[in-house]
Amino acid sequence: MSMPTLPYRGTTLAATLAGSALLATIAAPGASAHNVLIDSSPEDGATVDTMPDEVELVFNEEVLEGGNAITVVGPDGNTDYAEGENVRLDGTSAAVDIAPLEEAGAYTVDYRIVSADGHPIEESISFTLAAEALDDTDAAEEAQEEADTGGEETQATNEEDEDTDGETAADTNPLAGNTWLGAAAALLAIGVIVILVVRAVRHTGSGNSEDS
Ligand SMILES: [Cu+2]
Repeated sequence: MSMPTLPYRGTTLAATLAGSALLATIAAPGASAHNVLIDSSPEDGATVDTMPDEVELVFNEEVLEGGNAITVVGPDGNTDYAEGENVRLDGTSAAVDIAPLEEAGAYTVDYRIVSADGHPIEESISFTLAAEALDDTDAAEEAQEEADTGGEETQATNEEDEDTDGETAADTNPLAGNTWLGAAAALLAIGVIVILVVRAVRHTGSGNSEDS
C-alpha cells in the first residue's frame, strides 16, 4: 500500500493520486481482512470524568472467539484493572469489566482480538481518568451504604413520595376534591330529606306509635 507511487514515477501528481485511489479500491476487499477499531468506550484519547465500569471496543467487523484479551493498565504502569478472564464478545464488540479505577491519570487499554479473517491483531488505546471520577465513586459508595443500611428511611421516603403524588394529583385536578365535597353534601341533604319525609309520613299517617 505504501509503494503504489513507484510504478507511476514520472506521471503527474493527479495521476498518481488517482492510481492510488484505484489501487485502494481494488485492494479494499482483500484488505478488509483485519478488523479496524471504529469506536470505543471510553473513547481513545478521551478524558473521563465518570468512573467507567467496563471498556468496550467496537470494530468494523465481527470479533471471533479464541485468544481475545484486553488489559486496562493504570497510571502506575503495572496494575491491570480488567476483571475476569473472558472478553465478552457481541458481534463487532469486545468488552471487559473493570474494577473501580483507583487513581487519576493515563490508562492504557491493550487488546488482542481475533479479526474476522481469523488473524489476531494487537493494538492499544488510552484514556485519562479525571480526579472528579474518583469523587463520584466516593459519593456513589456512600449512597450505596446508605441504601444498604437505611432500608426504613428509603421506605419512608417512598411513602412521602406517594403522599406528594396524591397532593399533586389533587392540586392538578381541583375539581376532584370539590366533587367529593359536593357528593357528600348531596348525600347529607338526601339523608336529611328522607328523615324529614319519614317523620312527616309517620306523623300524618298511622304514626301514633311514637307518641303513645
Ligand atoms: Cu489476516
